[in-house]
Amino acid sequence: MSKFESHFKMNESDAVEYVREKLPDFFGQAPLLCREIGDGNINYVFRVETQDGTKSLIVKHADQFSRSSHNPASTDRNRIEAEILAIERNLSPEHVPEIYLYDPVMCCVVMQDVGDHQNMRYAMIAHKTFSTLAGDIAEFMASTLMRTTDLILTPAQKKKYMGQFINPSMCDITERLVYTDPYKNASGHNIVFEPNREFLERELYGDASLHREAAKLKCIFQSKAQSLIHGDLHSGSIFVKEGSTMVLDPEFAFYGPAGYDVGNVVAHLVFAWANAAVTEKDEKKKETFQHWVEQTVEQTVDLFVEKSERILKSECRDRMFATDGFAEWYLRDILKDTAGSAGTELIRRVIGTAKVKDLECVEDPDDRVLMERICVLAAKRFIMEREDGFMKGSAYVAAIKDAAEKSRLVKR
Ligand code: SR1
Ligand code: MG
Repeated sequence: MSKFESHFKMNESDAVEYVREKLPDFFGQAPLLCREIGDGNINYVFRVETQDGTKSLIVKHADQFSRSSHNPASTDRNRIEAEILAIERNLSPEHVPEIYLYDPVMCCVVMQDVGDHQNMRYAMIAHKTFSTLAGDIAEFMASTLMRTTDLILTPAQKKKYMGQFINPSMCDITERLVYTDPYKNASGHNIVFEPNREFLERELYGDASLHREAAKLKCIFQSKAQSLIHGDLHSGSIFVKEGSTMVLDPEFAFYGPAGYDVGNVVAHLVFAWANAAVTEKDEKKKETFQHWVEQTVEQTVDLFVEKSERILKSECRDRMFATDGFAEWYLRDILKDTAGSAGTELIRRVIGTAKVKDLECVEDPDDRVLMERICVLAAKRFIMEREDGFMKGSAYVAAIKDAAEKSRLVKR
């Protein structure tokens, strides 16, 4: 009897045995090495490779408890991840890894290793630039988000997907961590960087109009079943090398507002920009990197709109949705949600429990305070002016620069 007939939390040697049993032809008899390389909050990620490093794959394994919090978490996230990756790869083949196996018993997704790419978050922290990132990520988002809307899918297929990807456990995390705790500290778990406490409490806990807008965005997140969204498209879910971009980790996927994904990408580019603003000592490198981030933000938003409009106009099969002017209205609406989501994502990473390395790696307290303020002030503009303030990528760049100037003027 196989030891993999009922679920248990695997270790590295289990992963090697697992691969040998489940995919016997992949490595043949070659001696194998395995390392657990995950650094996310939820799952375990094993890289299994031949000793000479010529062949490898990834086993992503879900335990019944979330990795960082140790709270119970439904393993259905693993099924969702496998099924979403297959759909996304079909829609955007160049930007999604190949799936070799999904095993609902051990809750494992075995997939192509994109180890020749680097995690985008770490690449950004090292202030590296990538010439095709904006075009690639815009293409991924336009393809996966537009081609899963009511404008393109048949009504029957859309409803089938909606049922298939109900994701209560992961949505609950987002609803609490992104849309509640940062404003009301409802769980009492927020982690406030002490030297910035007064500023954060005033700007976030004390701003009733911000709470009202954040509540509207929470309502949109919970009720707008627009697209099959990735649901956690931060820079840790994106892998980059020059000329190529791959998207992983869609365990938070569900039918939600398309702008949530686009806003997440923008928010994590803002973290990269603000990190360089306070940590990069080489002025030339700082200028080059920040200029690249600005272009990437601008192009990501504008190319997403351009590519989405092209898809909607050429592939829409619904007579009403094909009406002149409808696609433009639809995309403007997504841009409002994009700005709102960029803002809520920035805020929750500054004050909430799930931080980002871009912030945490800043050692000097004054630099960290400044970085947090840049992110929060930019975020508040994204949220408060989202109705018509962020219809072009260049508006984000202007708001980030403005936030950086204002942050330097705020009394410490
Ligand atoms: C407890 S999970 C914390 C965060 O990690 C994931 O990547 C999501 O962003 C989630 O909000
Ligand atoms: Mg993840």
